[in-house]
Amino acid sequence: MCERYVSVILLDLAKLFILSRKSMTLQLTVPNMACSACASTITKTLQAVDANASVQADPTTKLVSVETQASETAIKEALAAAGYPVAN
Ligand SMILES: [Cu+2]
Repeated sequence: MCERYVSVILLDLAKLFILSRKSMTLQLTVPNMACSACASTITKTLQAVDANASVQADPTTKLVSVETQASETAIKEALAAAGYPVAN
């Protein structure tokens, strides 16, 4: 078995691992979300982290619900960097 063949197998395994990762739904409170433009920015920010993320952002309740395969840490860091830190 040549090295190239082994690396192809490893790549396939990595892809399988990523595809089999379960997505989870995070419920976050984002106090800085004031209007629908904020909600739109938040949605775009999260979809830049995970293009397949499903995001619901409500400026009235300040709640962001995001279904994603990205980690909670990655999501929170992206929001903070965009000016929308998550409240604890
Ligand atoms: Cu706004």
